[in-house]
Amino acid sequence: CPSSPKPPTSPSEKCGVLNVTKITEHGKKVRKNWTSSWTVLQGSTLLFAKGQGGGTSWPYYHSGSLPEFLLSLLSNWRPSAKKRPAVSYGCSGLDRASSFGGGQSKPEFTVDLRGGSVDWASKDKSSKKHVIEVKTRQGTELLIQSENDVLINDWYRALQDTISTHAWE
Ligand code: I3S
Repeated sequence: CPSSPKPPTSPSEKCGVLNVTKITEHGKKVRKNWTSSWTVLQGSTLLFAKGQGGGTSWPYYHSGSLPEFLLSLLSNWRPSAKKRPAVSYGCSGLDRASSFGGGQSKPEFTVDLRGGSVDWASKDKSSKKHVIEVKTRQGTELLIQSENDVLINDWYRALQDTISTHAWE
């Protein structure tokens, strides 16, 4: 019987809101500073944009008023974005346009996952639940967390897939 198409072994793109803090930078311990960040996984790069005015109930990554935000969504809308099917991990063109592509948020920082590692953080790293620890070859250690266990498990798998796919680059 004909073989059905296989899902990609690694996500090409994934995005969403996660809580993040660095704990080490260039191999040196830094003070924790948990922030809610718009997070994008693109290829082997993980990008974070800090939410402006953090903790607001509507999309935090836009700095203007709600009507301005709605207008910006409309102006970012492209027919091609509508036609493009969502990629397997659910980061649509519209999501991207209203985050980095729309010019409203610049990535606060990015990490290169090639040669890095990902694991569930031990209790001594954080008192929070559902915490992922990411270590990069450049000596950055990050904690990534969400209260949503389905969402965080999804990220864990995506990060693991990405790291194993790019392990030898
Ligand atoms: O590992 P730590 O230092 O106990 O982490 C906590 C502190 O960073 C704390 O900030 P202050 O030291 O400025 O009070 C944060 O508010 C906590 O969230 C940190 O712990 P968790 O366990 O939430 O990662």
